[in-house]
Amino acid sequence: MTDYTRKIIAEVKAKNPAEPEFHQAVEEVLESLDILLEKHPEYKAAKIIERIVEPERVILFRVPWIDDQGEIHVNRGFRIEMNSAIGPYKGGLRFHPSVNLGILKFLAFEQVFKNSLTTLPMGGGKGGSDFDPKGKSDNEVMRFCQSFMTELYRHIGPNTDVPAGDIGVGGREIGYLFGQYKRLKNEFTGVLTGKGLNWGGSLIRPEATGFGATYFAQNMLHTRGMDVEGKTFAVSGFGNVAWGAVSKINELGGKVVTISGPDGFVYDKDGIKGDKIQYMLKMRASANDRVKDYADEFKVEFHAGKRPWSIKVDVAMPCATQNELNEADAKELVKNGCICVCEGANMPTTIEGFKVFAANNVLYAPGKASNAGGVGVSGLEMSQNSMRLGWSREEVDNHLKRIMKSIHDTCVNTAERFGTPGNYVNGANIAGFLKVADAMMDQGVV
Ligand code: NDP
Ligand code: 2IT
Repeated sequence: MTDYTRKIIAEVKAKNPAEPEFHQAVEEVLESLDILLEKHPEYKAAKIIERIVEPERVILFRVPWIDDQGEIHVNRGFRIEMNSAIGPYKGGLRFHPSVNLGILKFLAFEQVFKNSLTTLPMGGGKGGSDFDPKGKSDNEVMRFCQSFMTELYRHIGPNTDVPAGDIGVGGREIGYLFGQYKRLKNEFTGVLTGKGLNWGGSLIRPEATGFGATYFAQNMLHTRGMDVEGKTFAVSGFGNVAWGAVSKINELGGKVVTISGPDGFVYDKDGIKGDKIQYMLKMRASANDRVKDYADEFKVEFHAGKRPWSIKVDVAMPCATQNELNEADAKELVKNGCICVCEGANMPTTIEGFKVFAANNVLYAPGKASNAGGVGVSGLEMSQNSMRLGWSREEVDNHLKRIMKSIHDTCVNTAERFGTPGNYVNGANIAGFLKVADAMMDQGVV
């Protein structure tokens, strides 16, 4: 790392204490940018890095709501409007008790580069709440969403900021949020993505992140003359992204042997396939936060309190949450012959974990490249809303495949151009940065 980037990281840490995930995300990106900044001092002169690490706007608000017993609760709501150089702020909402400012800032920061890579005109944002959906009734979730939107609505809009789902926010929550927005604004617009199919949603949006990540893994395997067919996969998580990945891996002839939850992981030697994939949806919808139910239902191994990275597989796809794959996990995967790690979640691998993969020539794709299919199809949903049209499943899927191939090739070509062939991290960070940085240069000091 150069003195210049080291100094910026020190400043980011000093200015934003208690935001370790944000520091980590910034550090990872800046480490890649050194080789670019050396060749292009104009970005330094324009203070692009100093500007890009500072959100354009942070909104923090109170979300009061009443539970089914009549008791009042108060949660915190956030929206981080990180960067709008190439389009309206775009990014998901996360409802999880672990949510705080630092986590959402890391996610918003990642989103800026990810959205830039999609080829679509979207800026970066992220939001959410420390609300815990676990064990809440539909009515409680609805009242919470209505209260959340009662503040958020004044800050967003189809040309300003377009939220979507993330952990704990799926079709049901997007429905309640949209209903309240429409009521407050008296306007039917594409202000959220991930909507229901009958009211402006896009086909394939629920599947898009997992499908896209699997297409990305397929493209990575192709660079070494291999394919998904016949390969064994470890997937973590059991939510929206994990479900999409498991479905697509099966469709392409691969075998998935693990899924995981906060309680541990399931090892299904015969493969998670057929009806078992639909069971994942049931488990998630139950809001029990338990993956052991799968092991009980299908009589397979359950490893309490463990992550799935000790299982011998060809490909690992972390699809649960940040920092769920550390240095020791990475060493274990390498020892067992893993050839490819493709992230469905955002920043699931620690920086030390990534270094293990790099040192062992393991194909490794950072989430901001490989999980961009979700926001990519969100962008397509925005296009369809603007045109007041709906595309067929096949049309959206073809766009998704094209977007993932384009991101993949951009990563490979950019890494090569900057002298680090095969380094998808450098490729994603540099290519994602360049488009945003050039737009910022064009638009002056704003
Ligand atoms: P879901 O809410 O559908 O599922 C999240 C999964 O991760 C659940 O299995 C959840 O279990 C688990 N999880 C969440 N937090 C933790 C934790 N602290 N420890 C262990 N497990 C945890 O979310 P998604 O599938 O949508 O999101 C999964 C990942 O993919 C996230 O990193 C998200 O940012 C990323 N992503 C999502 C996109 C989307 O379009 N939905 C797009 C791109 C990336 P539990 O909730 O029970 O703790
Ligand atoms: O992390 C992500 O890219 C998402 N949660 C999806 C964001 C979106 O706007 O569809």
